[in-house]
Amino acid sequence: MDDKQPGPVKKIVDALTEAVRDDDRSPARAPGAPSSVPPEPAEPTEPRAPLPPKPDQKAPLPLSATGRDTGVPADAAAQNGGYLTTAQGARLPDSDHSLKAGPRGPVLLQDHHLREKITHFDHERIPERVVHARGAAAHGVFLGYGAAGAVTKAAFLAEGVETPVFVRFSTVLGSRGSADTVRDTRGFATKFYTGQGVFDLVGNNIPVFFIQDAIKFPDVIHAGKPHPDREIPQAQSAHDTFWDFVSLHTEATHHTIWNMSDRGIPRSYRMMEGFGVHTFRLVNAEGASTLVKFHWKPKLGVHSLVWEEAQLIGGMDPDFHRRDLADAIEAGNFPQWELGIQTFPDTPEQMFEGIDLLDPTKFVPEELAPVRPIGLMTLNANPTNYFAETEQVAFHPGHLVPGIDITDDPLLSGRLFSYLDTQITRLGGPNFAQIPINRTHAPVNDMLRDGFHQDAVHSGVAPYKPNSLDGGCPFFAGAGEHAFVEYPTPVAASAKVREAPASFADHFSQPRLFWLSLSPVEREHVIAAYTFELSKVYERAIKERVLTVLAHIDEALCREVASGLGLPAPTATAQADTAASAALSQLGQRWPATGRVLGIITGAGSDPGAVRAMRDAALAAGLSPLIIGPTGAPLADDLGVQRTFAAARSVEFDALLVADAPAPGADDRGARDAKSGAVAGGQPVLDSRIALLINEAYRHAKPIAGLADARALWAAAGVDPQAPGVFTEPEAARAVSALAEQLGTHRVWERFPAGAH
Ligand code: HDE
Repeated sequence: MDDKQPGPVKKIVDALTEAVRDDDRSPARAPGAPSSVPPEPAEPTEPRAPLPPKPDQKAPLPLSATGRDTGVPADAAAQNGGYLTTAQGARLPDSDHSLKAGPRGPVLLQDHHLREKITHFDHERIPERVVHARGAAAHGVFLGYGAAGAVTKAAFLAEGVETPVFVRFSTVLGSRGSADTVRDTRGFATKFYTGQGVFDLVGNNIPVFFIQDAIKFPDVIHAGKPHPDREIPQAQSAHDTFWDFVSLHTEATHHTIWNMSDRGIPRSYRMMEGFGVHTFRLVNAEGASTLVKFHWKPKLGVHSLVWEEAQLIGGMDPDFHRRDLADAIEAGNFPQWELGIQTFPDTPEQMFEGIDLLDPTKFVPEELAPVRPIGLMTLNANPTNYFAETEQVAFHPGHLVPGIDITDDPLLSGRLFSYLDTQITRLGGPNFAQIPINRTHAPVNDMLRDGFHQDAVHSGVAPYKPNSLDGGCPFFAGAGEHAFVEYPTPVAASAKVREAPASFADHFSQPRLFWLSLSPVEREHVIAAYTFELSKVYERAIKERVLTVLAHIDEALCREVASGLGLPAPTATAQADTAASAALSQLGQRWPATGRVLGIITGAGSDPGAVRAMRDAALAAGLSPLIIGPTGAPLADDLGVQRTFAAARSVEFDALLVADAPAPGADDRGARDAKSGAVAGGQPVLDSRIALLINEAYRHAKPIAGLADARALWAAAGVDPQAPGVFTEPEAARAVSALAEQLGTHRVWERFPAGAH
C-alpha cells in the first residue's frame, strides 16, 4: 500500500502555510497553541501522515544506543503512517468497540487488540523520582568562552565549542502532580552532550545543602515529605516533621534560611541562579588540580514571587513555572545563563579564607572569590514529548569528562552511588543510558551486556578483557587519547571512623551572614516565611526549639517570629559581627525585562487600533503581552483575547496596562464568579474582577500604567495615582516603555512599606 499520501501531506503543508499567514498565528500570537496546525471544527477523517511537532520543539538526536550517528531524520522515533495500528504494525479497523459475541456481548478473550491496548495502558506510569519528582525541561546549547583553559582540559569549555544540552528544573519535595510555586529548593540539572562523553552538572538554585553527609539524606527527605500516616501536607516544609528535624539537626540551619527567603519561591526558572553546591576539582592539561565551585548566572537576574502570589498561583495555575519556561521559548525569548567558576588553590587542608571547601553547608562569598564566566547556555527548544525526555532523563553527578573531577565532600560521595541506583527502579533496569534523551554523543564501546530493554545489538563473542576472539577489542585509552583518569588525590593516613571534621561544627555563622546580606524588605519576607511555616506546626515544643535556633542567627529575626507565633523569644545568642555579602541580595541592580508578562486590560468597547498599538509596542520591547477581555470574543480578526475577566488573576502578570476601564461585565456576579466582589444595588464604575486584578497587582508592587487620565479607575481599584510605579501616559509607546523600564528592577520595591530590620 502507498504510505506517501501526497494528497494529505500537501494539505498539511497548505494548512501550515495558511496558519503562518493567519495573523492569529503570527509572532504576535500568544504562545501556548496546543499543536502545530490549528484544528478544523469537524473531526478529520481522511487518513494522513502525523502532524509535525511545533516549531519551538526539538527531540533527542537520533543516535544509536551506542552513540553512532544514524543519519535518520530527527523525527525517526515519532509515530509513523496514516493509519491506526497495533504495536506490531497491523492496521486496525476500529478501536472503540471490544470484540464481542454479538452486539450485547459477552466480550471475547481472543480480542488481542483490546488486551494489547489495556495491558500497555496498565503500565503507562513509572515510579516518580523519589525527590525532584516534579520538573520541566528544555533543550539548548552551551558555548564555551575558552576562559577556563588554564585550569581545565575539558574540551567542551574551549573557546567557540558548542555543546548540546538538556536542562531539567524541578522542585524537591512534591510529587509529580504537585504545584510549581510551593516554597522549596529548585533543582537545576544540566546534561552536556560533549564529544568526550556526557557531563552532568546536577545542581540546585541554593548554594548550600541541609546535610553534610549523604547518609543523612533519607532522614531529611523523610522529614520533609508528607507525614506517613495521612500523607499531608504535599510539597512543602510547613509541617511538624520538617521543623522537628531541622531544629534538632542544626547543620540544616543555613539551607533552611535560604528556603525561607525569596529564593524559595522563584518568579521563574528563567530567573534563578544555579549552583553545583559541592566543591569540584578541575584538572588542566599538565595534570594540575584546582578546586572549583560552579555557578549559573541568569541573564534576567534572580527574581521571586511574593508569598501571596505563590499561594494564589498554586490554585490558579499549578503549572506556572513549566508554562512560563515553555511559553518563553516558544515566543523566542530564549533564557540564558552564564556558567561561572570560583576557583581555589588545591591545598592539603582544602580550606579557603577559613571556609571548609568540603562542607556543603557553606558557600564562599563572591566578594572573597569572584565568579569568572566561562561559557553561555541558551535554552532554545521545548521537548517534543514530556515522558520520553523530561521524565526519562537520568542525571548523575558521576557523569564526568576529562578535566572535571570530584572532591571528597562526603555528600557528593553518597550521591555518586545514589543516582545510578535509583534509575534501576525508576527506568526499569540497567540500560537507561540507551534511552534517547540519555544517549551520549560520543562513541560507546562498553562491555555491559543484556538486561531489560537492551537497545544495542552487540556483535562479537568476547565482551570481556583480555580477549583475542574479538581481536582484543575494545582497547584502553591513555590520557593522550582523552581517557578519564582520576586525579591522584592524596588520602591522609588515618583510622576508620564515623565522624565529621571539627571544621564542620559551625552551623550558624553563614546563616547570619546570609541574613545580614539581605535588604530590609527581603528580611521582612524571611520573618513572614518562618512565621507562616511555624504557624502550621502543631507542637509548641518544636516551635520553641526553632526559636532557639533563630536566636543563634539574629536577635530581631528571632523576636519577630516569636511575636508572630505568640511565644516568648529566647535570649539572643548570635555572634555580634559577621561580614555581609552584597551579592546575596536580589535587589539593587537592573535587568532586562525580556519575556515579562504584560496584561492589557480591555473592555467591550475598546478601540482595536489602540489595543493593537499597545500589543505591538509590548512585543517590540520584548515583553509577552496577553490581552484581557470581558469574554473570549476577539477585539478584531487579528486581535484575540487570551484571558477573560472570569479566568484572569493578577498573579499571572508582571505588569498591567489599562487600555480601558471596563464597566461591569454580564457575568460580574458573585454567584457566577466567586472572585467577583460585585454587590447588588450599587453602580460600580468598574468590573469588580478588574478592580481586584489591579488592586492585587498594586499590592504586590507591580508596575501599572493607564492611558489618558485614569484617575477614576485608580480610585475604584484602590490605587494611589501618585504612588511609585503607577503611570498615566498620553500614548501606548510611552506607557509600555515606562513599564519595561520599571520591570528592570522586577518590582516597585518602594511601594512596600520600609521594613523595621
Ligand atoms: Fe539529589 N537526587 N541527592 N541532590 N538531586 C536525585 O536522582 C541524592 C543533592 C538533585 O532533574 C535522585 O534521578 C542524595 C544535592 C537534582 O532528574 C536521587 C543526596 C543536590 C535532582 C538523588 C542528594 C541535588 C536530584 C532522585 C545526598 C544539589 C533532580 C531521582 C547526598 C547539588 C535531577 C534521580 C533531575 C535527584 C539522591 C543531594 C540535586 C535519589 C543521596 C546536594 C537537581 O538519586
